[in-house]
Formats: sequence, C-alpha cells, structure tokens
Amino acid sequence: MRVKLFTHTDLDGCGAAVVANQAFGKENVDVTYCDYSNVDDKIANFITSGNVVNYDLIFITDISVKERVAEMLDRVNTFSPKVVLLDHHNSAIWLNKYEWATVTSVKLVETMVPADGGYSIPDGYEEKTAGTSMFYDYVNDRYPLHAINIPLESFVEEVRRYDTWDWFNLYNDEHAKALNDLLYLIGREKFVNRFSDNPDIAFTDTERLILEIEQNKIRKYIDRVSNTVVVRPLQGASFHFDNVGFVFAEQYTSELGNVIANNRPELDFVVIVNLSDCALGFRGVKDHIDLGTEVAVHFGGGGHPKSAGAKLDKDSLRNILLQSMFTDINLIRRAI
Ligand SMILES: [Mn+2]
Repeated sequence: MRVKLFTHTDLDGCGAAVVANQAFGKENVDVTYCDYSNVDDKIANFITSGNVVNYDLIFITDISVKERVAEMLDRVNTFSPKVVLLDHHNSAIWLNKYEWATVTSVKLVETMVPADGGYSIPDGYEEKTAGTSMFYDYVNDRYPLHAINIPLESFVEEVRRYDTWDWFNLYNDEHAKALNDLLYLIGREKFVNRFSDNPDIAFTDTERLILEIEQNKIRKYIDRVSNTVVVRPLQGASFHFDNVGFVFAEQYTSELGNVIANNRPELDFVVIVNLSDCALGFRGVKDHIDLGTEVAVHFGGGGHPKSAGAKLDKDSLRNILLQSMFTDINLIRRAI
C-alpha cells in the first residue's frame, strides 16, 4: 500500500505524518509538508505530474485547498476513489460538499453517566478536534490492525491538546507545550522520525536536557528584554490608550508579551515590535480590550482578543526608524 500525505508544517501536521508512518509503515509513506501559501500549488503539481497513479491513498491533513484544486481532487477521486481530506479549521467547512472531505472542529465524545437506577446512560460532550486526531480516528476505524497502539494514542492526544489550546484552557498540560518546543528545537525531520520509531511521549534524558537549556535561554532573554519596555500612548481612529508598553524583540515574542502583560498590570497591553520580521505582536490580559478587532485591524492585522498581530510594511518600518532616536545623534549620546 503506497500512501501520499500532504500535511501542514506545524506540530499538528507533523503529528499526522507520525500517524501515517505508524499505520502504514514509514517505507510506504511519502510526506509533503505544506503551508497555506503553497498547499494549492504543491497538490496541483502533484496531480498534473501524473504521480497520482503511484499511490493507493492520498491524504490531506490539517490544511485545506482552494476551490480550483478541490475540483482537481474531485476529478481524481471520481476516476479512482483514493482522496481523503481531514481538517478542523472552520474556514474550510465548505469543502464538506465533497464526499472525500471531512471538516469539523468538534467531535462528540461519548461518556457513560451512572443513573439512579444503577445502570449507565450514555452522555457526551464536544471535544475540539485536531488534524492529527481526526486522521488517527480515520485510520483506526479502517486499518485497526496497523494502528492500535497505546503510546500512539497518547501522542495523538498531546498533539490535539496543544493544537486546540486545550493543554492550556482545560488541562494545564505543560508536557504538550514541551512537545511543540521539541519540534522546533530538533526540526521536523528528526521529530517525525523520533515519534514514528517510538511514539512514547516520555522524553528521553537528551530531550529533557535540550528542553531545559532552551527554557533557560528563554528565561534569560525575557528577563533582559522586559527591562526595555517603553510606555507610550497609542491612538487610532477608534481607540485611545494612555499606557501601552512597547518593546523591540525578535525572539520568543509571544512568551515575552505574556510575561510583560501579566507582570505590568498598569499597562493597557503590550506591543512587541519585531523589526527583522517586519511584524507587530499585541498581547494583553484585560477583558475589556479586544486587541484583535479593536487594535490589530487598525494595522491591517487581526487575531484574538488577548493575542493579535499585524505585518509592518516597509514604509511603516522606515517611519519608525525616522522617528526614533537614530535620527538625532544627540539623543543617542544623552542615552549613553
Ligand atoms: Mn491543526
């Protein structure tokens, strides 16, 4: 059985690659990692190259395609039904019109609740889905002999918790967060190989050491950079805030923003200016300020109420530099 997998580049996408390797055997699986910027081209090229005939199954997980490519996939599937797309992003829900696509952000988990009469009645709750968990469920239903595997089940659940933020909102599961850290520290290829060979989520001594070194680096960086916050007013067409904390940083920006916002309650929120990535990050903890719809949109960005972002165009970057002390050498001297 030859399997082609197109999957997202993040932890949830990599988790699907681990599931595929475990279920079908690494030697039978070809993985192509995709971002939203290139997923349509990669899949369209795959189809037009005629490569489709070399595979028995074609999976697309944790990412979706635009209508043009969906139509191409539909033609492939009409000819030979082997395409399966599994995604949990609501923006792709329209793909459900194709029989080969399943897009859902929740699944009903059935539980048994003891009733008064001493017997159990079925009950359930909605659990957030992830690409990896949807793919695992799919494979487990159809190819159970390959897939039943207790460590893999725990791995899948950790990936799901991380991707849906259930790790933070429901479980306070730092291990799930560490799993994501490990991916970015050792790289996608090593990470996928490690968990394909051994899905046990208990970290080895070496992995623990790598994570610990990184944690120390983050702590030192945050200690150093959070001392450089400048408080300024910020005004837009529909908002005015007197105490906004500005900080320049290009690493660990989301951790940094959270720490400053939590430690400095006098600030309305924090703006992390990342000059090398031309990006602005907004972090806050105040319930009455919606950073996504009130503030980030003003900069052409968006996001969530307490965590949002925007891109800085080259002109804005130039303005920041022109208005900064770099234009006045006397200010620099005074600062020194
Ligand atoms: Mn995902």
